[in-house]
Amino acid sequence: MLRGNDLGTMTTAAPALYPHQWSWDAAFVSVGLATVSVPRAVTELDTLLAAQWGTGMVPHIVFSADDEGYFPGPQRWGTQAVAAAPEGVRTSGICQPPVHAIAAWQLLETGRRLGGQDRRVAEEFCGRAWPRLLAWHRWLATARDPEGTGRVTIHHGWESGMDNSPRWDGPYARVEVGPDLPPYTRRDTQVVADASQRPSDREYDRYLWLIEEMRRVSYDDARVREAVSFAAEDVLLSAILALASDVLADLGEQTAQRAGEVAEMRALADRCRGGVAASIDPATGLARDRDLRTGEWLATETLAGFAPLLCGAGDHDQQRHLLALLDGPRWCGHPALAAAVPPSTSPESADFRPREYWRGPQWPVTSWLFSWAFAHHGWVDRAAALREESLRQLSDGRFGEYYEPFTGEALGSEHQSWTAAVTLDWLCWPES
Ligand code: 9WN
Repeated sequence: MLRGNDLGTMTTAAPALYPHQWSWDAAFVSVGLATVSVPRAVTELDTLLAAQWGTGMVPHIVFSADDEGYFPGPQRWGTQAVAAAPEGVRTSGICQPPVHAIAAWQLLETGRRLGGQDRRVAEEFCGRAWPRLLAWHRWLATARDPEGTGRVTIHHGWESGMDNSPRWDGPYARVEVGPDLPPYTRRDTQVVADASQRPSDREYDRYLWLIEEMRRVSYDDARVREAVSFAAEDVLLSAILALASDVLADLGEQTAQRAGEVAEMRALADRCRGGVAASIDPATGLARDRDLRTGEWLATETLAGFAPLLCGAGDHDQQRHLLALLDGPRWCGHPALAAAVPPSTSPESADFRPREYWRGPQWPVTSWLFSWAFAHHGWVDRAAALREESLRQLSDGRFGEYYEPFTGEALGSEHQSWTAAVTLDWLCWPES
């Protein structure tokens, strides 16, 4: 399936719905590709990193030649005129969660396990990619966290990777779409036959309006901060940055990078861990996002609430409480779940919608991320259980984008690359 989605130097996120390379998808895809070809996995990340902006931002889409297959395409983003955008490649103007150092780490692990040429290719890549990953993390740490709170700001729900999650309902409700939003035609609802599995038209108007606002200030970081109506601290992205900065520091040590830069990444990991810990809601124990336009904490019952578990934020009791919650009936222990893997929104939440994108379905890729983090922290049994349940969920071989939690039906796009990729990786884990 991944071969079918391969365009040569990039893998489309999905053949019909997403005919381009997406940033965090590419990272997960490379983890899966590494199990069959380390060089091809390296190419995937090289393609993405070659599209890095002069500021350090890794864009959320690197466009293929297919101009008609996805909306908004390169014309609508209008990034060609932006000085910081890369030459010779077309990209969007926003980012996605920084899981790339984790992918590089996995490449190195796989390369070392296979040895020989694979080892050399993986080690050479990690040394070469390190400065780019450093610049990427630095951009998040400065442009998106100028006050050093340890929580990274996003200016579009797409930057969270969880586009229409209830997490962003508050901030989006305050986005007023201007009368001069240029007209557009959605493509996604022409591909996914059941439009109710996708965000609504009202949500899309806001998505497009935010792009318009950014485009009008030429995607300049300082002006974006002031001008864009959506500004929210994303606690899950911040936890990923903490985890990935630790991993990047480890990679830096292994590839003999400058000690000062390695220490800088460790300090960033600590700062983000602190920021994530400070977001924990004393009432529920879940981590929270924050709307910067109003200053209010956003308490939702979504998977992002478990962000502290990804990066070891919070004290021992807070971590234990979160683990019990994750196992309990509001989450993986919900009696009606077809597979005991975390839904994007708790089935007990008033916001829960079992078929609607990030409002309820289970996403194998997020299960993989948590299972990887658990394994990385040494929680072997917990990681193995998540893997086993996920492989059961995926055994129909459809590789859906997301899954209906109660029936186990594959929803959204089919042949979704990252779903196949994480399956491949899970299959290569040693049996427990
Ligand atoms: C917008 C590609 C991407 C994922 C995101 C997922 C979805 C895009 C869309 O698809 O977002 O970026 O058009 O809906 O939400 O996480 O990276 O798979």
